Amino acid sequence: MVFPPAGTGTIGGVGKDRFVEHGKDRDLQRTYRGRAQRDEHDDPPLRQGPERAVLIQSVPRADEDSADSLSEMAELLRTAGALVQHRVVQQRPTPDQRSYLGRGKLEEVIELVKEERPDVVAVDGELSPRQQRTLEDRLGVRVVDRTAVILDIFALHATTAEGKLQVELAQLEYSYSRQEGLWQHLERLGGGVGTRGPGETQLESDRRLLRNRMGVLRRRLRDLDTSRTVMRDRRLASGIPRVALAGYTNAGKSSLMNALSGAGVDVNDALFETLDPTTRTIAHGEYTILLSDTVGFIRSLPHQLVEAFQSTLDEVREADLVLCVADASQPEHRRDAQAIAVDEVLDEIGAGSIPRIQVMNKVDLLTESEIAALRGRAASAMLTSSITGQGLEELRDRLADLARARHTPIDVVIPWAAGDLVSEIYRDGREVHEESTDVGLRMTAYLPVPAARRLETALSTRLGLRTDGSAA
Ligand SMILES: Nc1nc2c(ncn2[C@@H]2O[C@H](COP(=O)(O)OP(=O)(O)OP(=O)(O)O)[C@@H](O)[C@H]2O)c(=O)[nH]1
Ligand SMILES: [Mg+2]
Repeated sequence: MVFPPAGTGTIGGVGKDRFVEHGKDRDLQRTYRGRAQRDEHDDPPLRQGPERAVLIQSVPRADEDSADSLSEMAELLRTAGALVQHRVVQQRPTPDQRSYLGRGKLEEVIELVKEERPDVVAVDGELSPRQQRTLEDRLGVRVVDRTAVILDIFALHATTAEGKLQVELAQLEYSYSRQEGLWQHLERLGGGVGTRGPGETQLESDRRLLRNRMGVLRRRLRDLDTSRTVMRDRRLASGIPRVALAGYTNAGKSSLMNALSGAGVDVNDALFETLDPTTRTIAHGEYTILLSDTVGFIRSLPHQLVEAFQSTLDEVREADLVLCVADASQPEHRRDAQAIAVDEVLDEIGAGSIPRIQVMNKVDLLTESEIAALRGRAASAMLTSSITGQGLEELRDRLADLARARHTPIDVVIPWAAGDLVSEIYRDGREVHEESTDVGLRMTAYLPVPAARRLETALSTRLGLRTDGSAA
C-alpha cells in the first residue's frame, strides 16, 4: 500500500481507482491508512513500526469527558496503526471555521510538526473539508478526523463480503458529503477566475462516479438482505426468543457470547473487533434462546456507518430483549458517558423501546468494595465476568425466564382414548409431568401459547371433552 504525501490524496482517501471493480471480495481501501496490520497477507508497510501521530482537540471546556474522548481517540488511532506522541488541546467556544484551531494554537502545532515530523495529525472531532485542507496546507502533513479513523478501523476489520460492502458504502457516503462541502465552497467563490474549467468538471464527474458506485453497493446489500430476511423469518416462526448483545465497543460482548454459547467469535483488546453478526442457540435447562453478537457502539458513531450497517443492526432492532453490556472496570463518569452514547445509538436505530437487561461485565477487575458500590448504584444490573464465569449462571436463568414467558402453564387430564395428545405435549412442552388418574393421564407442562391453544381446541371439539376429562 502506498501512502500518498499530504494534500495529494483525494478527499477521504477515496481515489478514483476505487471505482475499478476488482471482483466482489476485493480489499477495502482505508480512509486513514495507518499501519495496522491485520495479517501477513496485508501489503507490507513502507517503514517498520506504527505511524507517529499528533492528536489535536478543540473543546469549549477541558474536563473529564473531553479528556476521555481524547484518550479514546488515541485508542482508535492505536487500533488503526498509529501511536500518539503529542496531544494538543485548545479551549475555545467553537473550533475555528477555517482552520479548526485558533491562530496561536495553529502556530504552536506548526512548530511541533516541524520538530517532531509526525506521519499524521489527527483531530478528535469532525473536520469540514475546508478545515482539513487548511490544516494540511499549513502543517504540510496528512490530517484525519475521528470519522475517518473509525471508518478506517471498520475497513481494516471487515472480513465478510457483506461487511466489506457496508464499509465501502459508508466510506463513499463520507466522501460524497465532503465533496458536497467542497462544491458549495467553490460555488461561494462565485465561479470567477480560477474556479472554472477542468477542476470543476473533475469534481462533477467524481460525484457522478460516487453516486453510481453507491447505487451499486445499495443494490447488492439489498440482495444480501433478502436472503437474510428469509433466515430471520424462519427464526421468528420458530417462536424462540431473540436476544441481542449491544453496548460500547470493547465492553466484552463477544467474550460473553463465547462464554454463554461456546461460539468462537474473535475477541481482542481493540475497538470494533466485531463487525459481522453471529447468532447462536443457547440452551438452558429445557429452554432455548437465540443470542446475537454484533458491532459495538462509540460516542459520535459516524452516521454513515449506522446507515450502511442497517441490516447488521437489524439483529438488535428486531430482538425481543437487548443485553446492554457495559465495562464495569471503567470509572463511573466514563461508564455514564458510554451508557449515554449507547442509548443514543439504540434510539437512532429504532431499538430504544426494546426491553433491556443491563449487564456490568469485567467485574473480576473490581475489588469487593467496588462491587458493593456498583450493586448500590445499579441495583437491577447483572454483574458478570466472562473470564471467571461470575454471574453467568444467573444471566442464563434470566434468559431462560424469557423463553419460559413464551410458554403458558397447562394442567389437563388427557382421556386414555387420546394418547396422541400426550405425545404432542411431550413434543412441544417443557417441564412435563404426568400422573395417572381414573379417567386419564393428568399432565402439567409449559406449552408454547399456540400449542396450548391447539390442545384446548382438540380436547373440547375433536373429542367432545373438557380439559378436566368430563364429557362436554
Ligand atoms: N478482565 C476481563 N476482561 C474481559 C472480560 N470480558 C472481556 N474482556 C476483555 O475485553 C476485551 C474486549 O473483549 P471483546 O469481547 O472483544 O469486546 P467486544 O464488546 O466484543 O468488543 P468489540 O467487538 O470491539 O465491540 C478483550 O481483551 C477481552 O479479553 C471480563 O469479564 N473480564
Ligand atoms: Mg466483539
